[in-house]
Amino acid sequence: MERTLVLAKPDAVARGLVGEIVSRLERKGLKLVAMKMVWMDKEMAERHYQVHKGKDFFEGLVEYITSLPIVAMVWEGPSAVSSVRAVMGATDPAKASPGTIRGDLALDISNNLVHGSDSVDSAEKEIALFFKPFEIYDWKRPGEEFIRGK
Ligand code: IDP
Ligand code: MG
Repeated sequence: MERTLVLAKPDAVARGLVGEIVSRLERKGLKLVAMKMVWMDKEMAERHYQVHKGKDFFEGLVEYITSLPIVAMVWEGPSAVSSVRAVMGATDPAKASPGTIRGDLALDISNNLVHGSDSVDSAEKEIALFFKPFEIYDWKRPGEEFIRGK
């Protein structure tokens, strides 16, 4: 079953929207298999966002993501990567559809509340940056066959 990394970013923590983000992903039917609060340092932030190194927003992005603790999570489900991206909405909240986290709850691209891996390959790498294998739980959600099929 596919897994993806989700971060409730500093603005989500500061605004008290962690529960809202978790709730939307739970209601979608995804299963939470790991979660912890992490205060990322510069080195970890640069690793997590290495694909953006050299872009004009990179420094600001590293400053933002290290400004407060974040909540890191691993969510599991069929097509977890694309399902989470759909619930998150477009990167720029001004363009994100209503009904998505960013579309409903944010205005600014530099404060867009949430991170979700963009592919299965990057999910694997990103999960490994935040979690040791024993911190990720295999568990059966009662009734999950009604959510994800047999
Ligand atoms: P994503 O978070 O939707 O995957 P990415 O393109 O991977 O979007 O960018 C990573 C993060 O960098 C965004 O979530 C946002 O916080 C920040 N970011 C992306 N583009 C811009 C920009 O043009 N200005 C400022 N920040 C940006
Ligand atoms: Mg991205």
